[in-house]
This record gives sequence, C-alpha cells and structure tokens, in this order.
Amino acid sequence: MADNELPLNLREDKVSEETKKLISSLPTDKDFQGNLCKYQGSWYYYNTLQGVINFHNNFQPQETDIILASSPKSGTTWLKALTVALLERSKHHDDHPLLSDNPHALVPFLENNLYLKSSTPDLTKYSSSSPRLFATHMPLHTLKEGLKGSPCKIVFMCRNAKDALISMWYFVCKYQRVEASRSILESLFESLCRGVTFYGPFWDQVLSYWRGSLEDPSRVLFMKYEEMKEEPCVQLKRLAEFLGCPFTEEELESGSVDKVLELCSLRSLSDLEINKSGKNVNGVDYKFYFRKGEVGDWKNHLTPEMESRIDMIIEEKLRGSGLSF
Ligand code: PAP
Repeated sequence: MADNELPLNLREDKVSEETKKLISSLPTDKDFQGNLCKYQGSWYYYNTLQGVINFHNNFQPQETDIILASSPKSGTTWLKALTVALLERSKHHDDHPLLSDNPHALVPFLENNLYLKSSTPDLTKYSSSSPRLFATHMPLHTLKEGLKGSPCKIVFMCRNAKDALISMWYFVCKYQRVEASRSILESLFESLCRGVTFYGPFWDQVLSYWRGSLEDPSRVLFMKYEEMKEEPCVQLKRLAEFLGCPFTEEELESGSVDKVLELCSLRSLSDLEINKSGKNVNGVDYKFYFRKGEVGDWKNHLTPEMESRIDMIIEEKLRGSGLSF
C-alpha cells in the first residue's frame, strides 16, 4: 500500500519538527505496517505519537468526562456502543444516535482521531452531551498525563491476546485489501511475542489498567471481552453502576437491560446502513470493525506451537499481578 493510501494514523505526514527531534531520541522498530517508536513504554506509529503529544499539550478535561480505554481489537466498538446506549437510554426511541452513527464517530479516539487530525480539535460538538465520551488505546500513565489530575472515570476493556491477534489479522488485511495470508499472521504473531505492536507491549498496556483498577476501583473499571460475552447482563449492570447510572427496578422489570444489549449486538449494529457503507476519519470502512465476535476463534488459526509460545510469554509477564486470561 502506498504511504498516502495508508490510514492517517499509520502515516508520518503530521509529525512536527519538534516531534521528529523527539523521535530521533526514542527507541524505534518496525512492524509489517510501518515504523514505530517507543514513547513512555508504548509503541506508536509516528502520526499517532503526534496525536499523543497534541493530546498531552492541549486537552482540557472536564470532571464528568468518561474515557473508554481498550487494547486494540478487544471490543472497543462494543464498549463504545454500550456506553452510549446506557447513557442515552431514557432519551431516544427511533432517533437513537447509534442508528445513524457508528460508535467510533460518537466516541472519538483522543490520540487516534481528534488530536491526530489537529493539535487543537473543536470539541464543542461533544460538549452538548454531558458527560463527554472519549476513547483511547494509550496505557493508563500516558492517558493520565493528558487528564492533568482530573478525576474522570475510565473504563478499560481487554481481551485474550490470541483472539485480539486474529481479529487484527483480518482487520489489517481487509483495509489493506490483501488476502489474509499466513505470512501476515506470522508477522503479526512475531510482533506480538516481541512486544513490538501498535500500543504494545500488550501485557504492559493491560497491566497499567489492571493495576489502576486495583488502586482506585471507583475511578478505573477493568472489563474483559470474554466476561461480557459470557454474562452480558451482569457486566452491563456493572458498567452502569460504575458510571453512576444504575438500572432502576422499573427499568429492570421492563427489560431495559436486554434492550441495550440488543441495540448493541454485533448483528444489530452490523446490519445498520451507516455501518455497512460508512468510513471512519482515518479512511477505514466501518464494516471492517464487525466480524465474528467470538471467543476462541484463535483455535481455527494458530498452531499448537504458536499457542504455547504466546501463552508462556503472557503467563510470565502477568505472573504475580493477579490477572490472567
Ligand atoms: P478497534 O480496537 O480497532 O476499535 P474493536 O472494536 O476493539 O476494534 O475490535 C473488533 C472486534 O470486536 C471484532 O472481533 P473479531 O474480529 O474477533 O470478530 C469484532 O467482530 C468485535 N465486535 C465489534 N462489535 C461487536 C459487538 N457489538 N459485540 C461483540 N463483538 C463485537
């Protein structure tokens, strides 16, 4: 793919002179999509690093802001939809925002959308909704730097690394319009094992939020895609309570939990016209964000050797943390 055809976040055309200087002092590496540099312990494509710096320098948090954080390919789209549906549940019927907009448009990424396109994005559009909702894949310490001490609530969603890897494989092949070949999967697998992935190492990103949730559970909620699939009602109620908008008895009796889950199901969202034909700000088709949504799809693609290698690495990295997958 030519450089100017790549999604904006993977390109290098937004980088300021100052950031170029910074990059020259950082560890650098590559994955099969492009150049990466390591900033505050995480790997970024260069334009996205500029987004992080812009966010740090210019974001003005509000105390009521809610940040939806996630590992890539771990249920970000789902979490965004669920949160919008929860917060808007008493306001809309036929004109629900999720029916006409993709969850990524309703809950924009900070470093990977708003502050990627501009160092001073216009956030007034988001001020009409209180609380404002933003998203990120940055690790917690890098996110907190931009929150400047503001007590915003943070929800983090993660997923087992093997399913997230398979999801990423299909996703990059779709938007690069190439066949999902074994060689691409193997390249992504090697990057995952080396810890050199966009926003990785996977384990450091996940651990930053895990520890944050243990230190301050009223501020950081840690969620897993697998638990959301296994017991959606329980997890949705947990999310609602954390966000300070628990379901009332009346809502529980009238099936409000199921309505939110149905509106946000992969089937419902992927059937909507906006999600069939729209594109995100980085030029990626929304339809690529919806695939199977299953737990354990990795079993159809990874060899037993790949499975045991990645399991061993992750087990070792998470040892002693109390977190497991
Ligand atoms: P992102 O990190 O690029 O924003 P993200 O939404 O986290 O992507 O991940 C996409 C995965 O979530 C896909 O998984 P799969 O490839 O294993 O199928 C996608 O199918 C799944 N997904 C998207 N929407 C939903 C949903 N409403 N319910 C459950 N899973 C979903």
